[in-house]
Amino acid sequence: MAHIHWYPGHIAKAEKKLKELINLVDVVIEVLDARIPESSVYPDIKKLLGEKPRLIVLNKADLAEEAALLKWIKFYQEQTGFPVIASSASKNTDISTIVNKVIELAKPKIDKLVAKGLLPRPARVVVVGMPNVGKSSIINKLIRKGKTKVGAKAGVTRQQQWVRVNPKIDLLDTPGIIPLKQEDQIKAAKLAMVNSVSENAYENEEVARELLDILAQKYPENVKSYYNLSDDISVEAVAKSRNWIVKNSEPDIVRTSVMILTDFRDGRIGRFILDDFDKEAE
Ligand SMILES: Nc1nc2c(ncn2[C@@H]2O[C@H](COP(=O)(O)OP(=O)(O)OP(=O)(O)O)[C@@H](O)[C@H]2O)c(=O)[nH]1
Ligand SMILES: [Mg+2]
Repeated sequence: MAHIHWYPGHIAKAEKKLKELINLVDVVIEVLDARIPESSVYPDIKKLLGEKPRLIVLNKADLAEEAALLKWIKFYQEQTGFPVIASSASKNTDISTIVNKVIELAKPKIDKLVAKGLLPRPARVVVVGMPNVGKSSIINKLIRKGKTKVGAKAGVTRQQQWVRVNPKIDLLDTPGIIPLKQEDQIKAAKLAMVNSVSENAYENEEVARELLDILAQKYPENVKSYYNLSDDISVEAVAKSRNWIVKNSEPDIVRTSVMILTDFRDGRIGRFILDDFDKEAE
């Protein structure tokens, strides 16, 4: 099995920073990778967010299997009680759904301020998620809606830039990056498959082999047709089919492994969800 290295020393620091960001806001936008709806959830997310209202965004939906994604959306809605939406942030995604849900989620807090005799203020929001899930793409779309920099808020020691998205939303313009902490090595390998793990932390060959195993089990026809394979789905078979051979007619495993990972990440083989819905939802 692929071994993914993670660094406990970095985690404590990253979690502390994340907590500081979360303390500044009324609503958290939690971005997950739609191809791994379970494996891109932070194991300590509940501890980290407490009761903070959150919008769960399953991003890169354009790369995920549609039918399975609908099941995951429903599952998380029921499990968390929070709104869950699919998005494709680098494409023409409808950002107004995110805006409306955030306003809805913040309303109880703002109403409470008003009930205390304070003036209503815009909801404060931060986007959090694992590396590469699409946080910046979502932030950029939200920011493009509004343009005004609101500047650092008074009383906040660490200088944070806020952007007014609309009269009802102020967004922190820096995302909260959730560190890699995943003792479940299968989930960690899936994070590597979707490129959410630093490349120094794993071997491409191991992760590519594990990816092919999952795809062979869940989506064998897509793989066979994309790589022109007969029955054997393996790195070796792909190398032969692509005619990527090194000396002594050995398959070029390194090059082929990188290619398989890239083809998957770019959605060329098909639209997949790697997490097993039935197993996880039980
Ligand atoms: N296909 C597809 N690609 C996306 C989507 N959203 C983001 N991307 C791409 O994924 C890559 C990472 O997106 P970012 O928005 O930079 O992700 P991030 O979470 O800010 O990443 P870090 O800052 O590295 O943690 C970029 O190449 C984006 O173009 C999406 O919905 N679909
Ligand atoms: Mg980013």
